[in-house]
Amino acid sequence: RALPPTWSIAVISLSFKAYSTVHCCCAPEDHNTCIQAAISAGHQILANTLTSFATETMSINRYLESEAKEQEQVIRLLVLGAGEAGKSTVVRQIQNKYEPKELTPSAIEHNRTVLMRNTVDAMQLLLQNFDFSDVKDEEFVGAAKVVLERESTDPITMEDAEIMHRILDLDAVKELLETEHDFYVPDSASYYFDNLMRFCDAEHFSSTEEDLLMCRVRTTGVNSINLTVPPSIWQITDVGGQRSERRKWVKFFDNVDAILFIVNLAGYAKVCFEDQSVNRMEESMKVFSDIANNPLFGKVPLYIFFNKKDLFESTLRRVDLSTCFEEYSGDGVQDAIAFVVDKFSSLMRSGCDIAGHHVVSARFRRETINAFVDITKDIQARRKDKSKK
Ligand SMILES: Nc1nc2c(ncn2[C@@H]2O[C@H](COP(=O)(O)OP(=O)(O)OP(=O)(O)O)[C@@H](O)[C@H]2O)c(=O)[nH]1
Ligand SMILES: [Mg+2]
Repeated sequence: RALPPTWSIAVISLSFKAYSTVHCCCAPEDHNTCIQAAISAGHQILANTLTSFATETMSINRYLESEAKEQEQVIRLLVLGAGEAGKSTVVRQIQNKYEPKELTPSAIEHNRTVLMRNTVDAMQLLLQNFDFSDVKDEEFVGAAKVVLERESTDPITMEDAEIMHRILDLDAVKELLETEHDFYVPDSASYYFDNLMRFCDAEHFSSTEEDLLMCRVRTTGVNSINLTVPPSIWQITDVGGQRSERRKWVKFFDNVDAILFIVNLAGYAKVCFEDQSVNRMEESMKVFSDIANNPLFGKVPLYIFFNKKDLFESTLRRVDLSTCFEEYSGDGVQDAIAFVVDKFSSLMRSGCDIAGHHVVSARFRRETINAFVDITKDIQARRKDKSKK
């Protein structure tokens, strides 16, 4: 005998995070009262249909099964680190690898505008700390000051670019760039300065892959992407790392399967954008320690990418690691890397180890992807082990 039609409400209990199906045989005009009752009991309505009891139960069960399967395949990776560590660059490399997108002409032009803005910002920061009094050519100094007082959003002409090029040619400016400084300059300043004339030449500009990676847009809020990397769906969340952004992190701490922490290796010789009295490596260690010792992440594997190896190598030729860590007495890049890795390992909560670490230059695709693939395998293996238990 066919069962009488009934209302079925598939609900999620928010408090228990469990799915269930509620059936009621009320008259259609009373049904809204049942829905309201379910909502005020803390449930979220998933489906609400009038159908035969048997059919509805089967279809809801099928829906819940497929949802559960999908949830099993989804791996949530939260990317953390201090400002300018390279989080978005890492995520961009992963996205370019698994979901490459053709750039439209308007995206290329937008990118050029951002690069010019980055260049002018870097130049202004540099020259705020430059003493023009020794430069004899007054006409040039006047023109330079006009360029430097412009809003960073103003378009830059080829004439402006030539003046900036001449400024960069001054020995005193070169020296200022080369020496260790206690004021903030973006890490990619040299890249912008080296390519300044190309960025400003609107007619002949064609964007390189490196331009896309080196252009800097501070992340505010969150940038979440979903990528299918068989057999899993990766939900990668990239957040802003500057102090004002870190307050928002806690919103993303729920249901995380793994954390990827990015460290800017070259930060040992730099100060923070937000507070020029603080060394960037010290800031990064403090942020890492807060995450590593957060009880919310008790069982969440924590991976580290020690990033900007290229910049670290070139900076080490000028500034010894002991300027940041007095106790350091090693020699060469390998010793320096091992020392920094040890420093971060020592910040882990007692009884826990870093799940894995890689030394990379996120500006280079292959090593970033190899490191990512490595951690994906480890995360998947851990998940398999957990499901066996
Ligand atoms: N030389 C060098 N530059 C890098 C590398 N990785 C990233 N960068 C540059 O460092 C700058 C900052 O990188 P982002 O990826 O924006 O840093 P972020 O951690 O997302 O910064 P916030 O969004 O402010 O938290 C950009 O200009 C990147 O191009 C690297 O391996 N080497
Ligand atoms: Mg970012």
